[in-house]
Amino acid sequence: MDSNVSTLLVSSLSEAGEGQKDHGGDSYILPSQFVLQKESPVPMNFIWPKEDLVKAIEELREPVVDLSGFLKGDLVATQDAATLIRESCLKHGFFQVIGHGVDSRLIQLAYDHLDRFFKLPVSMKLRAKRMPGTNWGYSGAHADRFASKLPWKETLSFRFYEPDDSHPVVLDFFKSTLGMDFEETGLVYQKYCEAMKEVALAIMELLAISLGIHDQQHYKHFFQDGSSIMRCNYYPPCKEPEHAFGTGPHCDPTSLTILHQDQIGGLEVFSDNKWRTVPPRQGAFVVNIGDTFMALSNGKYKSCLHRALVNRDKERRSLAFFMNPREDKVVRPPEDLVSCTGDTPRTYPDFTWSELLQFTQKHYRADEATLPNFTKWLLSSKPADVNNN
Ligand SMILES: O=C(O)CCC(=O)C(=O)O
Repeated sequence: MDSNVSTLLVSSLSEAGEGQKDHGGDSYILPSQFVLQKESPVPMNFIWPKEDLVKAIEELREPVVDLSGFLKGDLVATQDAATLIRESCLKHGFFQVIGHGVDSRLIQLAYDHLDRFFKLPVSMKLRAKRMPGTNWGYSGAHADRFASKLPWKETLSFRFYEPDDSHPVVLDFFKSTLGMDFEETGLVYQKYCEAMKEVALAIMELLAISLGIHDQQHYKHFFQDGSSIMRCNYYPPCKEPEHAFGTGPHCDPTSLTILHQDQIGGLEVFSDNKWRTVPPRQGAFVVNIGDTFMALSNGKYKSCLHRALVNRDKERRSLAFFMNPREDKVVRPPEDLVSCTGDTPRTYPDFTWSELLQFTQKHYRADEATLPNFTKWLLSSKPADVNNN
């Protein structure tokens, strides 16, 4: 084994350690932000192949959709918003929204609490450590799953859903993993997720309108009892940003992502065969279509290929809310999008979000080809169950 291609041993991180290298062998213990940003040269595990590192030269000219007219029930504004969304989703699956009604103080609080968490000693952060096979908890560079092409970041992810008894699951996550000192953090993210769900459901209605679906509430109803994921991304400065990625090129396996990026910049989208930058826009959320929605639109709307760069001197942060259906719900496009005459047949077989989630947790690292590879895997693993009409 190449001595640089080292195994990440998150679980063995000692209480005192802020990320340590085992110089005697080939183990590399999770680098925390404090260690990661001092690493030079960048460890091999974080170096990406040249062909992935092609630079973006131009800005993405994505539409900025003002949701305020739609939220007030203005029919003309609704149609205008739906038209913009349709154009961008047919092309690259990415747009920005303003006029969304989310209080800017709540967004600021979400960043304040993100800072508070990531500045903790690693031993504290590991109280919320992500367990193998789950997609929530604290993780450095997805350390427990992969040994190469690692992202230069730390993440904190947690689930958000609204159980019948209205139990605040996000608040519970923070209290149970980090203790009562993190009650306020839990309350802030509970509120933030509730606000994100509202925005996401509004966008779901616009997506249905934009696709010409007879029942405009179709997707909204489908996702109402969904099980979403919130992820706080923290990207430490990197001494050789030209060799690494904060987040490598991928499409989100989820349905719809609503992301807020801070003012540093680094998000890029692949459109018209080129990588393009997405400069931060104060007060806007960036929205992208994920694989599950691509399947729900019968392949009409593109799952957005994107990546995030790191910065030589500055840390970068982003808040990503991934909307998903309830885990056992069958993902199938509405009949309006499938013709019985056979000119628009089904593009993807039926699946559940839990199957796609399992695929990306246990078998496959999400990239630009997750959905076609998942489809192959699904068809080969349970051909008899597939309803592909
Ligand atoms: O931080 C960003 O701008 C992108 C994050 C992202 O793509 C992800 O968390 O999946």
